Amino acid sequence: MTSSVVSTICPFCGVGCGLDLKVQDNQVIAVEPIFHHPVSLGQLCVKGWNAAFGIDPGNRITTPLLRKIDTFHPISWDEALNHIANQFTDIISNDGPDALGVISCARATNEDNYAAQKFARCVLGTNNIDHCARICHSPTVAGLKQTLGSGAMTNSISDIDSADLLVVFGADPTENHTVLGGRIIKAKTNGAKLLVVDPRKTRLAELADVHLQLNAGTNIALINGLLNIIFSNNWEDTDFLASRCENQKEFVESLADYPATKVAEITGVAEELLDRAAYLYSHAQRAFLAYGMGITQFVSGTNNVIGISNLALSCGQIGRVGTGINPLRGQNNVQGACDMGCLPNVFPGYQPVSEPAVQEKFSSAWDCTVPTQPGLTSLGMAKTALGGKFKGLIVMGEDPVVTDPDQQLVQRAFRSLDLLVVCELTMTETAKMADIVLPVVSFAEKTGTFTNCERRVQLIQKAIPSFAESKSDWRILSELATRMGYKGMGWQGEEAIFDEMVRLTPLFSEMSYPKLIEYQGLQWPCDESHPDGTMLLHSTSFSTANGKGKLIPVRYVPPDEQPDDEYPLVLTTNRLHFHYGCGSMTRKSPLLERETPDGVLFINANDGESYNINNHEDVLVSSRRGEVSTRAVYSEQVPQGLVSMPYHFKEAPSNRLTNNAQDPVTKMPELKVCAVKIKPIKAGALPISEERL
Ligand SMILES: Nc1nc2c(c(=O)[nH]1)N[C@H]1C(S)=C(S)[C@@H](COP(=O)(O)OP(=O)(O)OC[C@H]3O[C@@H](n4cnc5c(=O)[nH]c(N)nc54)[C@H](O)[C@@H]3O)O[C@H]1N2
Ligand SMILES: Nc1nc2c(c(=O)[nH]1)N[C@H]1C(S)=C(S)[C@@H](COP(=O)(O)OP(=O)(O)OC[C@H]3O[C@@H](n4cnc5c(=O)[nH]c(N)nc54)[C@H](O)[C@@H]3O)O[C@H]1N2
Ligand code: SF4
Ligand SMILES: [Mo]
Repeated sequence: MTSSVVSTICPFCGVGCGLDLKVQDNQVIAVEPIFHHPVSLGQLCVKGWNAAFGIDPGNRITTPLLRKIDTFHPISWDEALNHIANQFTDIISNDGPDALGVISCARATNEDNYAAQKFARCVLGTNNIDHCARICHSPTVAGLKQTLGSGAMTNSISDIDSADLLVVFGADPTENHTVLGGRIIKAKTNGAKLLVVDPRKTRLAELADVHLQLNAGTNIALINGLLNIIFSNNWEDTDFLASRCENQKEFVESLADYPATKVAEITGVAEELLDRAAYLYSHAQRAFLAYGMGITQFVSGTNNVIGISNLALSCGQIGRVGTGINPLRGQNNVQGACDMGCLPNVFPGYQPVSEPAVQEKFSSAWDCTVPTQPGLTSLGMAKTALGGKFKGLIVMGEDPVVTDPDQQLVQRAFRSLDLLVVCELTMTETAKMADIVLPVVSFAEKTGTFTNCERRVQLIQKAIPSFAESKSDWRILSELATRMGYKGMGWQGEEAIFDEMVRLTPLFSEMSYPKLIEYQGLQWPCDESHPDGTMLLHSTSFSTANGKGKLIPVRYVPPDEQPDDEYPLVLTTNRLHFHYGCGSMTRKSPLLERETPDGVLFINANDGESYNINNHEDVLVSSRRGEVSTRAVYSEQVPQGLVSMPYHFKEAPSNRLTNNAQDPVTKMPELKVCAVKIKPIKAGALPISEERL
């Protein structure tokens, strides 16, 4: 028997906790926290503790698979890669490079993601590269870029300890960023105040000094209302505004449309509570503001983010330890996938694809002619496929059939493709639709880097050999590139990829693997002026062109779909502590699976009674796009008129119901609000929705 312990990083959320994998006979048999880890300080949440189940050999894809009609047949790597290379080459010559695209994976490493965007740009010749940040924090990237010049957490997680006010705005960190959420509870216990803004009474809302339980989708009205109170009382930070911001006059004028009475009516929040919240935020010494999907997943997502920025700039709550704007990036490496340029408009390090000097730099470094037009977003690719102009797609570890809005549209789009390739650990609903499925190695079987939500690039280490015939995502892309005649992706290993990325990305210019080990991770920017990385952004000036923080007026726009006589309830979607994303990993753990039924609709008991639906009874939920049968659970977390469903369950996919109306700037769909109706499925009655037939 051989055994070892290998230190690495949790493969689930953006907190980036350190974990030790205990290995025996080439299998991970246990997971333990790392006491001296700079982020997690010896803690893990239940998903981290259960990480080994998600990569268990029993559930993995072992060989490349080719679909013939409805069954999958094992094929060799040579057959699979030749098939893909030939078909992609045909599509490029018949329909042009923009008929192809890549969806990369925010769960995979920076090295895998760097390879994905280089493959799209150099080998396919298109900027059609995107990933789940589109439906997660793309409004953060776009919004904070405009106001601060950089779309990432301005502080470090450890800053929570030095704040005297914690603001949790549209996020549920005890469930979703659990180790960080625990730190918020600890800070509260040590005397900090807590302000929560959420239509649901989350666990943190129950502990909060003030809970603004706004109507879903009314963030901008609320934020502008708070700002109106702040400026009317002269509670703003005049020195900070004068020295570090611009556009104050126009901005303050725009707030006149948001008097407290009107704001209370739109948001459903009492005027006294608005006053208290405005006072608390403007008078705090250091206010650590964290926000999440309750800000971004709206047609007004980008403007919501700008609103958050307006609030922080007006009160001078940014640029110091303990105070700032902190988007809680979701996936273990979604910060990294964005940083690596897996977005249709930017190269690594947010260098714009439309700038001639940048194009020249990458064309010459990569020895190819890079495409110059921004590419399609993930939903853009789906919609173009439906229009017949998009033909082939590689999905590297995402499960859009379960996780993208409007499931039926996604399925129709995938069915219309000539070639769908899915690189996965396990047979997800999306993999089941693929023409070719390629087995990939898991986090425990590879080396590379993940970047957590506080911009910390951390090394992950290979603990066990590759499972069966699986390969790293980057290696698959590299082998495909060679077959398609491009020689610039023949790296020897992960470190060579990282070093190439560093050479081309000013934000990372002083990073290297040995340095990441020495420092236990480094936070970007890590360049000549910040060789030890950067814990705090914007301490003396912003990253905008002139160094000023920009105040931008934003107007409240109601959600795209309002409840009406036919669809009288508002549906929002949330996450459960015990499950992650499409559930393809967490649902393999019997302990996690025990915690929840396979799908659930949270409903206020009063609504349950009005609609004749008992607690734990089966219920049919319908929207204008589809219907789902699931189980109703009475919950005091949701007020009357609002129901909530998690999106982890393929048996009860809330994304069959959600609306794909999009934010005009980022194409973020409105995952947090749509209108639904519900009715009980009484025992003996015919079940209706398709998965029960
Ligand atoms: N257990 C678990 N953890 C996860 C994940 C997971 O799937 N499971 N996923 C990871 C990922 S990818 C991400 S992006 C993060 C997401 O983490 P969070 O951002 O915390 O995500 P959600 O729970 O979807 O939404 C946050 C909150 O927004 C609230 N909300 C809804 N509408 C509004 C509104 O109009 N205004 C305001 N202010 N709030 C509103 C909801 O009630 C909810 O409490 O979690 C990560 N961590
Ligand atoms: N209704 C509703 N829908 C939502 C949301 C919501 O709040 N409400 N949230 C949205 C958000 S914020 C996000 S981020 C998305 C997430 O949506 P997805 O990205 O589709 O969700 P995950 O479950 O993280 O899927 C990742 C897949 O990657 C695979 N994987 C893990 N590691 C690797 C690897 O190294 N390589 C490869 N190739 N594959 C790997 C896993 O097996 C898993 O199947 O969901 C979105 N969908
Ligand atoms: S908080 Fe996030 S990173 Fe930490 S153990 Fe839990 S899932 Fe993993
Ligand atoms: Mo996310």
